[in-house]
Amino acid sequence: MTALFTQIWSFICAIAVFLTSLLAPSGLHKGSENLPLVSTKQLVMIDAFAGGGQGITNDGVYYYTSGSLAAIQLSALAKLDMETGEIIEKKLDVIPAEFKAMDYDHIGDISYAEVDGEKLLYCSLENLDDNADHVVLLFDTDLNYTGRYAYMRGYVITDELGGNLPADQRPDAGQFLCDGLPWCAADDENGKLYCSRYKGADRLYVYDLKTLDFLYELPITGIDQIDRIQGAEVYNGALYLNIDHETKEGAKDRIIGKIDLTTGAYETAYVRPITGMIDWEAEGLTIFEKDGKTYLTTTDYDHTVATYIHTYEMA
Ligand SMILES: [Ca+2]
Ligand SMILES: [Ca+2]
Repeated sequence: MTALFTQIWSFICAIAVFLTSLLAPSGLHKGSENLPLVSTKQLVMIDAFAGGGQGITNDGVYYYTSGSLAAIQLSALAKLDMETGEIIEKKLDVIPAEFKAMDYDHIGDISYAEVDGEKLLYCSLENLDDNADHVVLLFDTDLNYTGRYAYMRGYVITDELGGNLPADQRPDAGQFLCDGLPWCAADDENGKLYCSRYKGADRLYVYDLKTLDFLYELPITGIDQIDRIQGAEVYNGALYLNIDHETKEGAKDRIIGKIDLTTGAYETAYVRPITGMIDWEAEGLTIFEKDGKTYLTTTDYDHTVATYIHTYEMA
């Protein structure tokens, strides 16, 4: 970049920061009593696109984020220093051409796991067609595609189930994981990978983390169904969900749900009060421990040019 272009770009970004801060003044959003907010990192423009417009995970040292400009099928991954929030690496247009050709348009929430000494990012992939097979792609922690992927459909598609037909012509079209695969969450302690539908989720689909073979369904109890699950991560035998839903119509808050992975029992773990003039979209979620405390980080999109990485202490 030329010096002039860099200056112009810095000026444009500064204006974007100013305008978005009018809509969502920093310092207003404080979290809740049992989930106090401890830090906010705002990303704008290209950084917002790569840095958490969709998903987030961590390996204890780095955050890994996903973002998209779905309208032009452009999806990005980034690696951020967890201490400073600075983006240290980003890659644009990361969905392999073979999947883009099948209308896979963006990566949802992502999850880190170490499997047999290999450090991997499990990346959920969505499609423009809700009936398409939903896919998880494996990336390494340098943000390179490993060439490995799996179809996530809740069961093995045999020829009897139309395995030889295009996805939208099978007898089960639209019944499982329709509305895209919004997230997947790895648990490298018990060797499993979890995912669900985006809307109307009444069960989790459980896969083998190493082979990506389908294992079983875990029915969710304690709630009829969950809508708008955008992100998730496993912590201490439970799945924490970033649900892009308010507690009641018109309320300015968002729900963090929790599912016991032994029983499937659901409860509302936390409510995040949301402030500012913006209609936020809650997206990714990840959890980490530091100095004996546990923290929960969400990515939130402000529907303009900024995304926010909000970190809370799980009190
Ligand atoms: Ca995640
Ligand atoms: Ca999403």
